[in-house]
Amino acid sequence: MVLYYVPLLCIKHFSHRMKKALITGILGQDGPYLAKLLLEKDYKVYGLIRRYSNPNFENINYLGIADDIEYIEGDLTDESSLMNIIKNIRPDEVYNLGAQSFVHSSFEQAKLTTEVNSLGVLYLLNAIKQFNPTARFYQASTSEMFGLGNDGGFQDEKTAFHPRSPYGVAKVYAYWITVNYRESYGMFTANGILFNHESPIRGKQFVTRKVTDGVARIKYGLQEKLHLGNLEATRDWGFAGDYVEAMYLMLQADTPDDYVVATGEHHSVEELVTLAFKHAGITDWKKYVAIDPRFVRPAEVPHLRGRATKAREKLGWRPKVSFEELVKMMVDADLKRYEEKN
Ligand code: NAP
Ligand code: G4F
Repeated sequence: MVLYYVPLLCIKHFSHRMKKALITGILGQDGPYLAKLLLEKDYKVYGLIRRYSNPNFENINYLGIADDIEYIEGDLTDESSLMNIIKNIRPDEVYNLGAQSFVHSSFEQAKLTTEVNSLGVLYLLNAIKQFNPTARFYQASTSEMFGLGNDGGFQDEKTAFHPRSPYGVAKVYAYWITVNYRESYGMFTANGILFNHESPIRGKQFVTRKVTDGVARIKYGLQEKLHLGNLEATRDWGFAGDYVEAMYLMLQADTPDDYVVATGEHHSVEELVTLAFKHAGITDWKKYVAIDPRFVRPAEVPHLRGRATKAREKLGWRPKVSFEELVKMMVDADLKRYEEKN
């Protein structure tokens, strides 16, 4: 019996080829969570990073995987760098998470946002088409594309796009060029239309982290007021760790497709603020919050709430972390950071 099984085990061992994944935006919020998931699944992970004078590995260090990734220099606005990277690595899967992702800045930096978020996707698709056309491609599309569009208060794959910012407009181009390369060249390309997702490593300019960081600073006497814009906007907020699983599942499907990824619940910025202060033991939050016109946008997306039925039925995906658990997780992480500094 033993002699019979040993050769079989050897064949299994040697026939296993590690899958290769390339992630752009590896140092942002989603990049580290996705890299961690893929490493756990035994992928070799390559991360595209821009040239820096001072690289910031804080997020990837936070998840404890900084040394497990192979970093390659390149830029989404530099087509030749992408061509070389795809030619040299020949990844099985490419996750395009890199973007100028802050909506507010896109009004001031519309050209840069368009170059990175629209043309960058075209360049990457061209590189794959030319050097590795069988690679599976994930595009980080967004609920910002819906903007004013909704169907009875919800958005799903059939809802018409009506973007409200240069960011949203650029992402609509990226969405359609991703669909177009699938339809024109038979490439395996998928759009994940992800609603807002957050975590303890969310950038501090986004409202969730701005609030949880502000609450922690106020709690420790390091800040007096939290300056915010529109408290009435509602968002469908989920946990980034859950959402990267949907990205992975999209590229494992039998056929490429586009999916909304959301919790189906929405909450206002005011609810977020109330809950975050409350969790830190501060009930009179109004004393600490000031409305500041600098944080109001020229055009707002008032309400986002996704219907992720297709992702649930076809991919078996569903979110695990609730809004309340998410806010608590982020407040606790920020309190801990300042506690350690004190
Ligand atoms: P993020 O934290 O802002 O990370 C974006 C990453 O893109 C950063 O690491 C950034 O690099 C990189 N990047 C920017 N310009 C680049 C360029 N020219 N070349 C190469 N890389 C570049 O964003 P995220 O929250 O992780 O989101 C990931 C993706 O999902 C983005 O495309 C975003 O638009 C999209 N999305 C996000 C959400 C959400 O709620 N988080 C929802 C829907 C869609 P540096 O580290 O050098 O700045
Ligand atoms: O946290 P936010 O900046 O996220 P926003 O604009 O919804 O965009 C995020 O989610 C998109 C998915 O829908 C992604 F595609 C995009 O890359 C990004 O990750 O703002 C959320 C809401 C907005 O309505 C904003 O007007 O919060 C409101 N808000 C109120 N006061 C504020 C503030 N937003 C920010 N960032 N800062 C404030 O002081």
